[in-house]
Amino acid sequence: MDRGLFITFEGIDGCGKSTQIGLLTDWLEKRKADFVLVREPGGTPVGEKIRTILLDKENDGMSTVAELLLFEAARAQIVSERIRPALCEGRYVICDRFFDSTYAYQGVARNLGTDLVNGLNRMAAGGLEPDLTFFLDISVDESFKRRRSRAIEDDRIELLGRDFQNKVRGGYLEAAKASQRIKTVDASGTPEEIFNIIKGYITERE
Ligand code: T5A
Repeated sequence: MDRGLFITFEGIDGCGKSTQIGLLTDWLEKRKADFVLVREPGGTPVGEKIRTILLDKENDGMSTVAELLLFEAARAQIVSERIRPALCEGRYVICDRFFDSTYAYQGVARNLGTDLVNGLNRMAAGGLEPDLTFFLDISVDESFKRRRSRAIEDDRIELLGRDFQNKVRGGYLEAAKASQRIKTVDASGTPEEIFNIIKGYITERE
C-alpha cells in the first residue's frame, strides 16, 4: 500500500459512531497499528472553532448556505492539516464523519442540491476520497431512543427533529446505493455484533 487507509464513519445522529470508533481504535492499538483519529467538523484548531459555531443552539438563524460553507471550510482545513499528511506517512486515518455527511445533511435533508454539494466536497477534500466508509444504519426511532440515554443536550442540528433525520437517512441510503466504497451496516445489533462486521470489511480491504 503506498498510503495509509482512510476510514470514515457515517450515519444519522446518535447511530453509534463513537461507540464503533472506540472499538476500532482498541483493536488497532492491540495490533500496534499506527493510526490518527479525527472528527468532522473539527479536528484542527480552526475546525474546532467552526464546530462551536455550527453546533451552537444560539445560532438558530444561520442560513443553510452559511452552514454548508462552514462545514466545507472545516473540511478543507482538516484534510490539508491532518488527514493528507497522516495518509502520506502510511498511517490509518479514522474520521468520525466526512463529506458523505454533507451530502446527506446539506445536499439532501437541507435540499441544497447534491450536485452543488458534490462539487464543494471535491474542492474541500482536494479530490481525496475515503477508502472505506461505514454507514451505520438505524431507524430514526432507535436513534432517538439512544440519544435519550445520553446525558448530553441536543445541539443545533440534532434539534431539527425526526422528519429531518428521516431525510438524512434517505440521503445516506441514496449515497450508499451509488458507491462501492460505502458499506451499509445494520447498526441495530449489539456493539460487538456491529464491530465484527466492520472488522471483516477492514481485514478484507487491507
Ligand atoms: N453535520 C456534520 C452536518 O450537518 N454536515 C456535515 O458535513 C458534518 C460533518 C455533528 C453534527 O453535525 C452534522 C451532523 C451532526 O448533527 P456529531 O458530533 O457527529 O455532530 O454528532 P452525532 O452524530 O450526533 O454523534 P454522537 O456522538 O452524538 O452520536 P454517535 O457517535 O453516532 O453515537 P454514540 O456512539 O455516542 O451512541 C449514542 C448512544 O447510543 C448508545 C451509546 O452508548 C450512547 O448512549 N449505543 C448503543 N446502544 C445500543 N446498541 C448499540 N449498538 C449502541 N451503540 C451505541
